[in-house]
Amino acid sequence: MRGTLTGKILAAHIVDGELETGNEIGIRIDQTLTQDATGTTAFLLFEAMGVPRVKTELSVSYVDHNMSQFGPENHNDHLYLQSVAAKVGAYHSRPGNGICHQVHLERFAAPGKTLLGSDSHTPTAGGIGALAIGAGGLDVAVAMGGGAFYLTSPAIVSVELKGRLSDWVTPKDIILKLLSIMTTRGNVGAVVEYCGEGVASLSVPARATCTNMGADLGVTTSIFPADETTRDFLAAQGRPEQFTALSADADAEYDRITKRLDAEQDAAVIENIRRHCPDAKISEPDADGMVSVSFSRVVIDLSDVVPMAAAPSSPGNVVTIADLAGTKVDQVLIGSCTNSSLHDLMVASAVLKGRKVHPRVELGIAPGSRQVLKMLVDNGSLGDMVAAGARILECGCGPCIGQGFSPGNDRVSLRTFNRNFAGRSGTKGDKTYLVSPEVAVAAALTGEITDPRKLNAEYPQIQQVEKFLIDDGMITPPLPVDESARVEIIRGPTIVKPPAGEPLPEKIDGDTVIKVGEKITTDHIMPAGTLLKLRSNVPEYAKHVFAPLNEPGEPTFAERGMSVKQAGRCGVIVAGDSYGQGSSREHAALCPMYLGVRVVIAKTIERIHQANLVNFAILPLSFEQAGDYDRIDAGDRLIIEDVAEVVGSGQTVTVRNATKDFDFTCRVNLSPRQREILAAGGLLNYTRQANG
Ligand code: MIC
Ligand code: SF4
Repeated sequence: MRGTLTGKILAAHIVDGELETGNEIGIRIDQTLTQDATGTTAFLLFEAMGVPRVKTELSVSYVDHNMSQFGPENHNDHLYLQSVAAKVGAYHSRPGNGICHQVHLERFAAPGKTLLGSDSHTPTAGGIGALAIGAGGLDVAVAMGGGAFYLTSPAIVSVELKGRLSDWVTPKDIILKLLSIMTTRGNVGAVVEYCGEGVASLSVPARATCTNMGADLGVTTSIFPADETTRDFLAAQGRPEQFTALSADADAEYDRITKRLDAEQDAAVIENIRRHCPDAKISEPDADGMVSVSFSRVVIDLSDVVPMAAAPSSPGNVVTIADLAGTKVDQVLIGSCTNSSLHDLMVASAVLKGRKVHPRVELGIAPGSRQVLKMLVDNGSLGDMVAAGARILECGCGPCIGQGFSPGNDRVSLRTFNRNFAGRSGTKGDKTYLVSPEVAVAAALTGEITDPRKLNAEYPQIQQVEKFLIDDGMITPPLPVDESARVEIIRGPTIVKPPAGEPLPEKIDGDTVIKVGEKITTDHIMPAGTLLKLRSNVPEYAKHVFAPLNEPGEPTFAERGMSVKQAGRCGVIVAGDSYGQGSSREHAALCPMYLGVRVVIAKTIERIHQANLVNFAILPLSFEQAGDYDRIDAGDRLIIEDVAEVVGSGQTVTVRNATKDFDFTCRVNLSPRQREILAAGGLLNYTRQANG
């Protein structure tokens, strides 16, 4: 980590622990962001902590996810968030002002700052050189109260960019290329640091596309150096004084990450690693056909990158557009925090200008922010989109989080978003592909997946903006302290205080309420879409835990969980690899906790989700022998003795399967601080105790 950009920012912010890869460290957080879908809980927990006013340099509460306002819940949330921000000294970005990550990049993010956000795509701000990390709402609430954020000191991997992108090939294709090398698995605890001569050719929003979707690699964050391009962007946003030049030293030391891959199933990935990682070490396959792979550097020549897509149903399922050419397309959506910058939408509108959307295709375009929308209006680009037949959506997350635009059955949807997990669009069995705006717009015109280089069109040359339109009229700044004191917090009846955690019992007498497979995402555990409006009401939302996995006619997960809880036993979830991928939503821990879940046993658990489990006093365990996973079935009774000792210092624990009459061993991967949090009955209790 010596000499790395990340190491420098961490060193400037460390308040606890030793900066050495693998150690737990506490860092000071300069800025926080929350969005409405996680923000109501974050602010309710902040209130419960009893800290009267935020203590960061700035904390911004955005409303961008849940804006459909079917029923009173969304509006109640918005009013609560606006009033609580005024009460506690936070900025409030009103509905319609744009997606948190896009607006934060435009108006607040700065090089060298630490940013903690209750949204997994917070690393978007790494495009400007901020160290931006996604976390659960409770961690963000603690940071708002001036508490340190704790993380594992990361393994820093360099991604060197060489050359330049060709016309029609985009930053989205760079991150898809990186996903084809690093995949969505085995990167927990790593940070991706971009470097190399290719960086200079990428604008700040282009860099932000790469760091945004870096979240889907499962890394802690991704970051670019802050250079002349960054200076120009900040100046064009009217914030030149916030520029600081930042880069890694020429002799920076990067860290190896190690992962196990299946020699057969992952053959293409292994080949990509061989080709792009000059220091890769790849073992021979073991008896199970697994190889161990490690590397610290990835090199991508931008001039070799071609248009790509993530095919259904994972951002890591990367293929080239050439492989998909000719696939009929029914829906095209351009927007989301990955690809809704002014440049992205100007390219789309320039290609659409004077042409018509294919009769089979519905095209929806959601500008990322009000700044983008207003500039598209002023320069006439919006008119070109409308003339071509595009449906213009409001500035927000919209279809990306299943708020409308669910595709019809068996229909193909092309989206410039960052996630295509099964069912996330709101349609079971959906066929969603993730692509660049260039590929999206080409398909909107031809009605099929088309390599945009084969379109009979000139590549639009979009000039760098020298001055963005600056109008912060929809961002309410913090009130002075005396005015805050007079603010009444508005709490509609759908805003329900979240339950606090409680310490684990001395002996866990558990029932396996569910056994799930590999790569279970938080969209499986706690679906969003039309249920998003229940985020401020845990008892109601909890009825839908694991809803996509419920079997028709059978008791739901929630019903099974509740009956185990009422019988005085603990709920246990058994899972495969990468459990809890995706969103930072802490409801994926909070709602199971409400239903009596006290233990998760998985092959591996993703970073943010593991932290959320601990924050809500659920014990995360991992199988010592992955094969033991196969010996457990749903309904098995699992017993853990001496829980206090396990939580206090145990490195491993014996779990008894009383139904099948055998014992197995699990690892207890907890830092000393996480052990204290569990012993206190969750982070809220721990913070309250620490504050006396
Ligand atoms: C997502 O993209 O899944 C979300 C919705 O933005 C989530 C946050 C949430 O669930 O509210 C995320 O990425 O953290
Ligand atoms: Fe919103 Fe989608 Fe970005 Fe999540 S990934 S913040 S839902 S636009």
